[in-house]
Amino acid sequence: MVKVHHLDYSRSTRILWLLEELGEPYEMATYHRDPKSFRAPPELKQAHPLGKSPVIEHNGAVIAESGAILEYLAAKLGGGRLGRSPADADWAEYLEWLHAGEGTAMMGVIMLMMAGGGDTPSRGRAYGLEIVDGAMAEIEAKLDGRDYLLASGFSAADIQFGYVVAVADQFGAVGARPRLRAWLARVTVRPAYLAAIEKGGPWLLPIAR
Ligand SMILES: N[C@@H](CCC(=O)N[C@@H](CS)C(=O)NCC(=O)O)C(=O)O
Repeated sequence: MVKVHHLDYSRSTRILWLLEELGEPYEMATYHRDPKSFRAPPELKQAHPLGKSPVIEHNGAVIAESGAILEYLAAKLGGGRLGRSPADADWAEYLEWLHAGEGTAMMGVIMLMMAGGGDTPSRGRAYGLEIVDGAMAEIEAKLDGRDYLLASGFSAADIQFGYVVAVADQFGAVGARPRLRAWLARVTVRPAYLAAIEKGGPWLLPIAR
């Protein structure tokens, strides 16, 4: 059985969401953030030396990085559902979304987070906004005529970007973008998302921008 090292208010909800979509049983070890610093507790380093969440254990493998975990679980347990393979026409597009979520978009979101609240201009905030705005604009354009990031249907890429867009929205970086907002509403009413939130708690940190 898959064991998920889950940190509250975090990306590891992505993994719970995917497992709920797949109907796979899993066990959770839940870690709580420090109420002041919001950092993960040191015990998480016993699961993986980076001390970040998510981490999973499955068949003796210990895997960190949410994109890698989504890809692994979709391939290993999904039986073709939620992932894409080299035989699929949109495999390259799938991989791009999966990696862009953390590799580019989330980097910009973290810059906004680190720049802190208020409207004080800073190079970090400006660059973060540029990155996030570029990502949001790309999704808005892609969603023209399709309900999910891939034309072939809902996939782990939607799960990966669901978290990015939700956090970006917390920092006021989503904009009006009607297709993007409709997509976020569409994916976050899925029963599997709701079950993940029920079991793991809210995925957004209770912070004001
Ligand atoms: N790129 C990694 C990021 C992992 C990460 O930074 N996780 C956050 C939770 S959302 C964390 O563990 N933060 C706690 C800390 O840094 O103290 C992934 O996608 O899994």
